[in-house]
Amino acid sequence: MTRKLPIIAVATAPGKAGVGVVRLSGQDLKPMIKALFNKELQPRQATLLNLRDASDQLIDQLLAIYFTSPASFTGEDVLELQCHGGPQLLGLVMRRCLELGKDSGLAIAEPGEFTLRAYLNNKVDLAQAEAIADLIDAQSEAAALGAARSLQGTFSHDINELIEEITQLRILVESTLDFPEEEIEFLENAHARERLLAVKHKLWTLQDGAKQGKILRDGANLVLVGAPNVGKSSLLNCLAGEEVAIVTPIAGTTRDRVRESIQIEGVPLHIIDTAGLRSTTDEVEAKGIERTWEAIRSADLVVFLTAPGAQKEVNDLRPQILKALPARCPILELINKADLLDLAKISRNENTLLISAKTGYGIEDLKQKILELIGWNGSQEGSIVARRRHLECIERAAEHIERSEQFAANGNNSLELFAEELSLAQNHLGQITGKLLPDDLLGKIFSQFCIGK
Ligand SMILES: Nc1nc2c(ncn2[C@@H]2O[C@H](COP(=O)(O)OP(=O)(O)OP(=O)(O)O)[C@@H](O)[C@H]2O)c(=O)[nH]1
Ligand SMILES: [Mg+2]
Repeated sequence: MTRKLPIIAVATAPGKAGVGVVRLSGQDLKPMIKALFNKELQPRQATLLNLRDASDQLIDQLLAIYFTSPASFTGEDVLELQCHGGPQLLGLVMRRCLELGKDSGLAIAEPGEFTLRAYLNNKVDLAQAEAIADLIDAQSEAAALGAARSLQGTFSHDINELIEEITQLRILVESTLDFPEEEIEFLENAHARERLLAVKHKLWTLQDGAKQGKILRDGANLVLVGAPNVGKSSLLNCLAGEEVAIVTPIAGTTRDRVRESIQIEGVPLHIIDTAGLRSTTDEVEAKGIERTWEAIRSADLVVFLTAPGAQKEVNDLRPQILKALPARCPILELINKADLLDLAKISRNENTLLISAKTGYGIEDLKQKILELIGWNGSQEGSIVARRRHLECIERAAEHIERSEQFAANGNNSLELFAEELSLAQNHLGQITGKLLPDDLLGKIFSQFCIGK
């Protein structure tokens, strides 16, 4: 996956726009520039140029900017051609470049290949490279700001600091291994246990931040379930602020899953409205209900709606829903149509919220409850974005640190194991920024990028 040939791609989004950028990266682009424009370009200066085809016909008048290696995004020579942003025109520009670059092996870039080169040339680490993709894909402004922070290196800095502390501790432990008679005293004098504790606390803080970062990046799947007619579609519309799903007084209105993404305080939430659960002989409705169960199985939070007078349905449905719930997925029970109730007379347990999708009663409390249940702690300040991969690495590292603590406590003969666990923790953290990352994993991460990145 680490080819050396020059590459080219349209860097801007497909479609019509004022400007469209074609980007090239390669070890030496001077011959390419000469072939394209018959002149040399000053690095980092925008130059207005005419690009012509083989029969000298004008393709476009464009702005070219040339970055010389290593001071470029990829660390190689980079040429950016700012053309007019028409898809046909950009196709012609690409074709002309490929024609002229044929001898140098110019090839269309694979997804993420520009960023991969930036990573391989140490312009960014892996967490930063991932942050580039996350910045582009951000689903909310808060997520974009978090990605920008990760790209700046905030996350990587914390990881590297922790790796450094673990390394220091490991060096200390390993050096005592050569002097067994002095081991314990030496470790005590060097406050090894206190330092280990400090590492553990830092790791927890990092884990909390990464958990928040993952919520900010991915959001959560929130599935609305319940018997027919309790107001699931009405609630979806109320949260979305528009008529996304059909609402009627007829039970069994929703047949298929209806999905809408919203934001609550910058956190992306993917709300899935489902077919009401009941036994039915209608083939279409039965298929819809099957999909409801599927949606529950992939939920991050299940919102179980009921309405006044539907107590029997609730009692029948609850055990079935609880059984289908994925591990660690919380469930929130709501009573809708509160506007039909005499609120003074209602007795309810504190875990059940009362709302009205019709009047908006209780919706603000509901939003806060949703954020709380998906694990959002309400602070965007200083937050980064993180991926499942990062969280898993941190979790593995934390496990090894906990184990190292046990060996440290055992004293004498366990010091080698203590050092080994520290080293394993270090390896897992190193995978986040890309040190010590298996090659196949690298390919997998970059192949998820779009072309042109
Ligand atoms: N009074 C009152 N009526 C509501 C409220 N929410 C929904 N309704 C009404 O209840 C009926 C059913 O609403 P829907 O949103 O279609 O219910 P659903 O749960 O999606 O129903 P299915 O799609 O059939 O499973 C409609 O007539 C709504 O106007 C509410 O808060 N108060
Ligand atoms: Mg519905």
